[in-house]
Amino acid sequence: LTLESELWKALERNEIELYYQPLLQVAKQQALGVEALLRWKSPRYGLISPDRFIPIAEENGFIVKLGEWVLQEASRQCKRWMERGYEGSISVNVSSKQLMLANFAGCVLRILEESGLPSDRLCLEVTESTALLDVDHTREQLSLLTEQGVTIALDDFGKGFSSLSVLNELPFEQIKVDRSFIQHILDRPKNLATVKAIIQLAHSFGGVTVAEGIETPEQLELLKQLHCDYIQGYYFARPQPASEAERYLGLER
Ligand code: G
Ligand code: G
Ligand code: MN
Ligand code: NA
Repeated sequence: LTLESELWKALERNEIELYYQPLLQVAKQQALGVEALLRWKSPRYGLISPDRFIPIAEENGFIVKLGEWVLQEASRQCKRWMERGYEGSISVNVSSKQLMLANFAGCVLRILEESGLPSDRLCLEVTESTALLDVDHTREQLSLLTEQGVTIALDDFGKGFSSLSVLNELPFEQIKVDRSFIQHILDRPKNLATVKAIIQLAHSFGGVTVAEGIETPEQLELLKQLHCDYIQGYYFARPQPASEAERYLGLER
């Protein structure tokens, strides 16, 4: 038995679930949104990180089915929260095989319609390397989605080549500054300068920034001074099951 063969069966065996981590406004520490993150609890292998199984799923094509399931599950969850008064959005990570599908946008819009979640409650997180695989296709598909009100975030920004053309040519409204810059923002002046520049750039494009991986109050204070819009990290909340993530969403119990 291999991890790969187990993965195919994991969905129907209900071994896969979504955890949720809030994105908070820097100023009010109110939830703007919540990111859905895959977790696989295999009876055979234990808890397996998406860092391990997503590359396998990308390789064998299972990611298409898995990605659809994530979108469905996350949309339904956000719709239920919305009915209880949640005013924020849900962020979902998109892998390259998914985005490269000829009818990616149609698939997302169909799932939104089925779940009853308004399009402006969904944010799709795309990394730069994924976005650049086929810029024309990416622009076409993402534009179809933004026209309907879906928000697009550029995930892990700064980690790859960080070309400025990706920001110029694609409809990103949100830039998520990679955790590696935040980690050393206090002790590496170049990291500080880079984050500062990314925030200014995003604002001059009319976008917003999210700092990922905030773990200390000192990092938070610095990001506040830099006018970063939103923060996400263990300092506030780890990714956790829906029932536990709820308390960050301002929902009555
Ligand atoms: O949650 P964690 O930090 O363990 O996630 C590890 C990696 O897996 C991150 O790069 C994250 O973006 C990715 N990931 C988590 N959930 C999903 C998902 O639903 N779809 C895709 N494509 N990637 C995900
Ligand atoms: O690539 P992406 O940004 O989607 O991945 C999100 C990953 O970051 C998830 O695996 C999540 O568990 C992880 N994460 C979220 N907050 C923190 C944090 O404060 N510190 C660290 N080390 N990881 C974090
Ligand atoms: Mn992400
Ligand atoms: Na990220």
